[in-house]
Amino acid sequence: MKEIFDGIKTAVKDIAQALKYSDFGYTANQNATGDTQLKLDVLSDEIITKTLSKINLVKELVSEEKEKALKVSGDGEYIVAYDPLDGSSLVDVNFAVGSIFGIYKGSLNPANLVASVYSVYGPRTELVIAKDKVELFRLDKQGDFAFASELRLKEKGKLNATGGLQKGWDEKHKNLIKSLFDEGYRLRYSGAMVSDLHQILLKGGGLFSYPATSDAPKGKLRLSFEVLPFAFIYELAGGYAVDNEGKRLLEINLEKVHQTSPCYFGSKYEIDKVKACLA
Ligand code: P6P
Repeated sequence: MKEIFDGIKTAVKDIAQALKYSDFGYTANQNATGDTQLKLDVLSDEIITKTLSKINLVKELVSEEKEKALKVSGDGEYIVAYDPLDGSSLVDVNFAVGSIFGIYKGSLNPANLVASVYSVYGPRTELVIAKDKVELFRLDKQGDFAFASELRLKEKGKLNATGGLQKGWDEKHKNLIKSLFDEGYRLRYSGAMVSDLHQILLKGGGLFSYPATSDAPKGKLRLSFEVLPFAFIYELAGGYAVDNEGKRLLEINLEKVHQTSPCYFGSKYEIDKVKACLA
Protein backbone atom coordinates (compact mmCIF):
# COMPACT_ATOMS: atom_id res chain seq x y z
CA MET A 1 0.00 0.00 0.00
CA LYS A 2 3.11 2.24 0.21
CA GLU A 3 2.59 3.21 -3.45
CA ILE A 4 -0.87 4.53 -2.61
CA PHE A 5 0.39 6.46 0.43
CA ASP A 6 3.17 7.97 -1.74
CA GLY A 7 0.63 8.93 -4.41
CA ILE A 8 -1.53 10.63 -1.78
CA LYS A 9 1.54 12.53 -0.48
CA THR A 10 2.25 13.82 -3.99
CA ALA A 11 -1.36 14.91 -4.54
CA VAL A 12 -1.51 16.58 -1.09
CA LYS A 13 1.64 18.60 -1.82
CA ASP A 14 0.17 19.75 -5.15
CA ILE A 15 -3.15 20.72 -3.51
CA ALA A 16 -1.35 22.60 -0.72
CA GLN A 17 0.42 24.64 -3.39
CA ALA A 18 -2.79 25.21 -5.41
CA LEU A 19 -4.64 26.49 -2.32
CA LYS A 20 -2.14 29.32 -1.90
CA TYR A 21 -2.83 31.15 -5.16
CA SER A 22 -5.74 29.56 -7.08
CA ASP A 23 -9.13 31.19 -7.56
CA PHE A 24 -11.49 30.14 -4.75
CA GLY A 25 -14.68 31.13 -6.62
CA TYR A 26 -17.67 28.90 -7.36
CA THR A 27 -18.37 26.95 -10.55
CA ALA A 28 -21.88 26.77 -11.98
CA ASN A 29 -22.16 23.06 -11.09
CA GLN A 30 -23.35 20.97 -8.13
CA ASN A 31 -21.90 17.70 -6.82
CA ALA A 32 -23.84 14.50 -6.16
CA THR A 33 -25.02 15.74 -2.75
CA GLY A 34 -26.16 19.07 -4.09
CA ASP A 35 -23.26 21.23 -2.86
CA THR A 36 -22.28 23.93 -5.37
CA GLN A 37 -18.75 23.06 -6.44
CA LEU A 38 -15.91 25.47 -5.84
CA LYS A 39 -13.22 25.68 -8.50
CA LEU A 40 -10.85 24.37 -5.79
CA ASP A 41 -13.07 21.30 -5.22
CA VAL A 42 -12.80 20.45 -8.92
CA LEU A 43 -9.07 21.23 -9.09
CA SER A 44 -8.31 19.12 -6.00
CA ASP A 45 -10.37 16.25 -7.41
CA GLU A 46 -8.47 16.47 -10.73
CA ILE A 47 -5.10 16.44 -8.93
CA ILE A 48 -6.00 13.34 -6.91
CA THR A 49 -7.57 11.54 -9.90
CA LYS A 50 -4.52 12.21 -12.09
CA THR A 51 -2.11 11.00 -9.40
CA LEU A 52 -3.93 7.92 -8.08
CA SER A 53 -5.18 6.62 -11.44
CA LYS A 54 -1.54 5.95 -12.41
CA ILE A 55 -1.10 3.50 -9.53
CA ASN A 56 -1.58 -0.11 -10.63
CA LEU A 57 -2.81 -1.17 -7.19
CA VAL A 58 -5.85 1.12 -7.56
CA LYS A 59 -8.84 -0.20 -9.50
CA GLU A 60 -11.48 2.44 -8.67
CA LEU A 61 -11.82 5.99 -7.37
CA VAL A 62 -14.82 7.27 -5.40
CA SER A 63 -15.01 11.00 -4.81
CA GLU A 64 -17.35 13.51 -3.21
CA GLU A 65 -17.02 15.40 -6.49
CA LYS A 66 -17.88 12.44 -8.75
CA GLU A 67 -21.46 11.20 -9.22
CA LYS A 68 -20.35 7.59 -9.69
CA ALA A 69 -17.25 5.48 -8.96
CA LEU A 70 -14.54 5.91 -11.63
CA LYS A 71 -12.94 2.69 -12.86
CA VAL A 72 -9.24 3.26 -13.55
CA SER A 73 -6.65 1.25 -15.45
CA GLY A 74 -5.07 -0.52 -12.49
CA ASP A 75 -5.63 -4.27 -12.13
CA GLY A 76 -5.15 -3.96 -8.39
CA GLU A 77 -7.71 -4.62 -5.69
CA TYR A 78 -7.91 -1.24 -3.94
CA ILE A 79 -10.68 1.35 -4.07
CA VAL A 80 -9.75 4.83 -2.83
CA ALA A 81 -12.72 6.90 -1.64
CA TYR A 82 -11.91 10.53 -0.94
CA ASP A 83 -13.16 14.00 -0.16
CA PRO A 84 -10.68 16.07 -2.16
CA LEU A 85 -11.14 19.29 -0.20
CA ASP A 86 -13.20 19.02 2.97
CA GLY A 87 -14.31 22.40 4.29
CA SER A 88 -13.56 24.05 0.93
CA SER A 89 -16.15 26.81 1.53
CA LEU A 90 -13.83 28.03 4.32
CA VAL A 91 -10.81 28.69 2.08
CA ASP A 92 -12.11 32.23 1.45
CA VAL A 93 -11.79 32.98 5.18
CA ASN A 94 -8.39 31.25 5.34
CA PHE A 95 -9.43 28.48 7.74
CA ALA A 96 -7.61 25.13 7.82
CA VAL A 97 -9.16 22.58 5.42
CA GLY A 98 -8.06 19.13 4.27
CA SER A 99 -8.38 16.01 2.12
CA ILE A 100 -9.74 12.71 3.46
CA PHE A 101 -9.01 9.24 2.01
CA GLY A 102 -10.41 5.79 2.79
CA ILE A 103 -8.57 2.80 1.25
CA TYR A 104 -10.83 -0.22 0.76
CA LYS A 105 -9.61 -3.67 -0.32
CA GLY A 106 -11.91 -5.47 -2.79
CA SER A 107 -15.21 -3.64 -2.34
CA LEU A 108 -16.60 -0.47 -0.78
CA ASN A 109 -17.58 -1.97 2.55
CA PRO A 110 -16.58 -0.80 6.06
CA ALA A 111 -15.23 -4.27 6.83
CA ASN A 112 -12.80 -3.85 3.90
CA LEU A 113 -11.48 -0.47 5.00
CA VAL A 114 -7.77 -1.25 5.50
CA ALA A 115 -6.28 2.23 5.90
CA SER A 116 -7.24 5.90 6.18
CA VAL A 117 -5.27 9.05 5.40
CA TYR A 118 -6.07 12.71 5.79
CA SER A 119 -4.24 15.99 5.26
CA VAL A 120 -4.67 19.36 6.92
CA TYR A 121 -3.73 22.50 4.98
CA GLY A 122 -3.11 25.00 7.78
CA PRO A 123 -0.12 27.02 9.00
CA ARG A 124 1.68 23.74 8.27
CA THR A 125 0.78 20.98 5.83
CA GLU A 126 0.23 17.84 7.90
CA LEU A 127 -0.64 14.27 7.01
CA VAL A 128 -2.06 11.51 9.20
CA ILE A 129 -1.68 7.91 8.02
CA ALA A 130 -3.61 5.17 9.82
CA LYS A 131 -2.96 1.52 8.98
CA ASP A 132 -1.67 -0.43 12.01
CA LYS A 133 -1.30 2.73 14.10
CA VAL A 134 -2.11 6.42 13.69
CA GLU A 135 0.93 8.47 12.68
CA LEU A 136 1.33 12.22 12.18
CA PHE A 137 3.72 13.62 9.54
CA ARG A 138 4.63 17.26 8.78
CA LEU A 139 5.82 18.67 5.44
CA ASP A 140 9.40 19.89 5.99
CA LYS A 141 11.55 22.47 4.20
CA GLN A 142 12.90 19.78 1.86
CA GLY A 143 9.33 18.97 0.73
CA ASP A 144 9.21 15.62 2.55
CA PHE A 145 6.62 14.44 5.09
CA ALA A 146 8.71 13.93 8.23
CA PHE A 147 7.37 11.69 11.02
CA ALA A 148 6.24 13.77 13.99
CA SER A 149 4.42 11.46 16.44
CA GLU A 150 2.01 8.58 16.97
CA LEU A 151 -1.49 9.79 17.87
CA ARG A 152 -3.47 8.23 20.75
CA LEU A 153 -6.73 9.33 22.40
CA LYS A 154 -6.89 9.46 26.20
CA GLU A 155 -9.86 8.18 28.25
CA LYS A 156 -11.45 11.66 28.35
CA GLY A 157 -10.95 15.10 26.76
CA LYS A 158 -12.11 18.70 27.16
CA LEU A 159 -13.30 19.69 23.65
CA ASN A 160 -16.83 19.62 22.26
CA ALA A 161 -17.23 20.07 18.46
CA THR A 162 -20.95 20.46 17.84
CA GLY A 163 -22.04 20.17 14.19
CA GLY A 164 -25.37 20.71 12.50
CA LEU A 165 -28.04 23.40 12.71
CA GLN A 166 -28.88 23.69 16.43
CA LYS A 167 -32.55 24.51 15.75
CA GLY A 168 -32.72 21.09 14.08
CA TRP A 169 -31.32 19.11 17.06
CA ASP A 170 -33.67 16.74 18.92
CA GLU A 171 -34.05 16.86 22.74
CA LYS A 172 -31.70 13.92 23.42
CA HIS A 173 -28.90 15.49 21.40
CA LYS A 174 -29.50 18.90 22.99
CA ASN A 175 -29.26 17.34 26.49
CA LEU A 176 -26.04 15.49 25.55
CA ILE A 177 -24.34 18.66 24.27
CA LYS A 178 -25.54 20.75 27.26
CA SER A 179 -24.31 18.16 29.76
CA LEU A 180 -20.77 18.34 28.35
CA PHE A 181 -20.75 22.15 28.43
CA ASP A 182 -22.13 22.01 32.02
CA GLU A 183 -19.05 19.88 32.84
CA GLY A 184 -16.79 22.64 31.49
CA TYR A 185 -16.06 21.36 27.97
CA ARG A 186 -14.90 24.04 25.52
CA LEU A 187 -16.64 24.61 22.18
CA ARG A 188 -14.19 24.00 19.32
CA TYR A 189 -15.98 23.92 15.92
CA SER A 190 -14.67 25.39 12.67
CA GLY A 191 -17.08 23.86 10.14
CA ALA A 192 -14.40 21.65 8.58
CA MET A 193 -14.68 18.14 10.04
CA VAL A 194 -11.12 17.27 9.02
CA SER A 195 -9.71 20.15 11.10
CA ASP A 196 -12.14 19.69 14.01
CA LEU A 197 -11.41 15.96 14.26
CA HIS A 198 -7.67 16.60 13.85
CA GLN A 199 -7.74 19.05 16.78
CA ILE A 200 -9.50 16.54 19.10
CA LEU A 201 -7.06 13.81 18.05
CA LEU A 202 -3.99 15.97 18.70
CA LYS A 203 -5.37 17.36 21.98
CA GLY A 204 -6.00 13.78 23.13
CA GLY A 205 -9.77 13.63 23.41
CA GLY A 206 -13.28 15.14 23.35
CA LEU A 207 -16.39 14.75 21.21
CA PHE A 208 -17.17 15.60 17.59
CA SER A 209 -20.83 15.20 16.67
CA TYR A 210 -22.85 15.71 13.52
CA PRO A 211 -26.29 14.40 14.53
CA ALA A 212 -29.50 13.62 12.69
CA THR A 213 -31.32 16.95 12.45
CA SER A 214 -34.81 17.97 11.28
CA ASP A 215 -33.23 19.28 8.05
CA ALA A 216 -30.86 16.31 7.66
CA PRO A 217 -32.57 13.26 9.26
CA LYS A 218 -29.80 10.95 7.98
CA GLY A 219 -27.05 13.39 8.97
CA LYS A 220 -24.94 15.35 6.48
CA LEU A 221 -21.52 13.69 6.47
CA ARG A 222 -20.80 11.05 3.81
CA LEU A 223 -19.87 7.56 4.98
CA SER A 224 -17.46 6.22 2.36
CA PHE A 225 -15.04 9.18 2.23
CA GLU A 226 -15.65 11.21 5.40
CA VAL A 227 -17.26 9.26 8.26
CA LEU A 228 -15.77 5.77 7.84
CA PRO A 229 -12.14 6.89 7.30
CA PHE A 230 -12.34 8.87 10.55
CA ALA A 231 -14.15 6.04 12.36
CA PHE A 232 -11.20 3.79 11.41
CA ILE A 233 -8.69 6.41 12.65
CA TYR A 234 -10.48 7.15 15.94
CA GLU A 235 -10.86 3.47 16.85
CA LEU A 236 -7.21 2.75 15.96
CA ALA A 237 -6.19 5.69 18.19
CA GLY A 238 -8.11 4.14 21.13
CA GLY A 239 -11.37 6.09 20.68
CA TYR A 240 -14.87 5.26 19.47
CA ALA A 241 -17.15 6.17 16.55
CA VAL A 242 -20.91 5.55 16.69
CA ASP A 243 -24.14 6.57 14.98
CA ASN A 244 -27.23 8.13 16.62
CA GLU A 245 -28.26 4.73 18.01
CA GLY A 246 -24.87 4.19 19.61
CA LYS A 247 -23.94 1.54 17.03
CA ARG A 248 -20.36 1.22 15.72
CA LEU A 249 -20.11 3.18 12.45
CA LEU A 250 -17.68 0.58 11.06
CA GLU A 251 -20.52 -1.95 11.18
CA ILE A 252 -22.98 0.14 9.20
CA ASN A 253 -24.49 -1.28 6.03
CA LEU A 254 -23.00 0.86 3.22
CA GLU A 255 -25.22 0.70 0.14
CA LYS A 256 -24.63 3.94 -1.76
CA VAL A 257 -21.46 5.88 -2.59
CA HIS A 258 -22.83 9.19 -1.22
CA GLN A 259 -24.78 7.67 1.70
CA THR A 260 -24.69 9.79 4.89
CA SER A 261 -25.00 8.97 8.58
CA PRO A 262 -25.33 10.82 11.87
CA CYS A 263 -21.94 10.42 13.56
CA TYR A 264 -20.22 10.78 16.94
CA PHE A 265 -16.42 10.48 17.28
CA GLY A 266 -14.58 10.70 20.59
CA SER A 267 -12.74 9.26 23.54
CA LYS A 268 -14.30 6.64 25.82
CA TYR A 269 -15.87 8.91 28.46
CA GLU A 270 -17.64 11.04 25.85
CA ILE A 271 -18.92 8.16 23.72
CA ASP A 272 -20.22 6.35 26.84
CA LYS A 273 -22.16 9.56 27.52
CA VAL A 274 -23.46 9.59 23.92
CA LYS A 275 -24.75 6.03 24.31
CA ALA A 276 -26.39 6.84 27.67
CA CYS A 277 -28.04 10.05 26.37
CA LEU A 278 -29.24 8.66 23.03
CA ALA A 279 -30.38 5.25 24.29
P1 P6P B 1 -22.49 22.58 9.00
C1 P6P B 1 -17.99 20.84 5.30
O1 P6P B 1 -18.86 21.34 4.31
C2 P6P B 1 -18.66 19.63 5.93
O2 P6P B 1 -18.90 18.66 4.96
C3 P6P B 1 -17.80 19.09 7.05
O3 P6P B 1 -16.44 19.26 6.85
C4 P6P B 1 -18.28 19.86 8.26
O4 P6P B 1 -18.12 19.17 9.47
C5 P6P B 1 -19.75 20.07 7.93
O5 P6P B 1 -19.89 20.04 6.51
C6 P6P B 1 -20.22 21.42 8.44
O6 P6P B 1 -21.62 21.43 8.24
O7 P6P B 1 -23.90 22.18 8.72
O8 P6P B 1 -22.13 22.54 10.47
O9 P6P B 1 -22.05 23.87 8.34
